[in-house]
Amino acid sequence: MHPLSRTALLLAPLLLVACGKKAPDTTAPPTLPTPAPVAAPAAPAPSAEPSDEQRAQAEKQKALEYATMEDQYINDPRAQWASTASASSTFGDPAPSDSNLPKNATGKVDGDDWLNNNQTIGFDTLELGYEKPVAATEVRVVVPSGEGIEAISKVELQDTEGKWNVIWSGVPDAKRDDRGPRSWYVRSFEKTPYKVKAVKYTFANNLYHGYKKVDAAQLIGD
Ligand SMILES: [Ca+2]
Repeated sequence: MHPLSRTALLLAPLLLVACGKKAPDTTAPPTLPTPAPVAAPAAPAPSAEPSDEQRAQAEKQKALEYATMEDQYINDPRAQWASTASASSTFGDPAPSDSNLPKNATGKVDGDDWLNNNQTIGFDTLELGYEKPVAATEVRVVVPSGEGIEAISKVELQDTEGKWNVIWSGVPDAKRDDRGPRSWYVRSFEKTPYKVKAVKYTFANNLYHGYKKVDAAQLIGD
């Protein structure tokens, strides 16, 4: 007999015994991996649900879009910043500190704000004057953290004769912009047949329970 055949014969019973003994143990695990393909359909999930890295990239994309939008507003050649400001209330009335006065809403966006004095009661107005009266097409207000942007319920334009015209009023539709530290309230309309020298915003205080802030305001026109 060939030596290998003899070895095989000698080993055969051992293998049989081994298999016989281990069969219950070894056959069980091999059946378990079969669910692995079942887990495979879960693979498409990562593509549907973004990874942390993809999420971070998407956040950066939104922040970049905000920066681009804000840069266009700030450097808009048709826009001018308010030169005068007055308000129906100021935080700390009747002796408000400089850091909350309406004048903080004049000039370029700079981080200094006007703050109103009512969180929920009644209405407050902020009136902004502009050096050069223009036939207007849009107005913009910079609201720090978007606090109170959803409370702006009326926008009025004053012509050079002193007459006020309501350009918009109603249930506020503006929303806080979570892409950046400020929210830009933007209201566009057909070019006014008259020249605008001032803009008045009304805040319905009950629509945002907290103080309302404005950093700066633009009048856009020709
Ligand atoms: Ca300011």
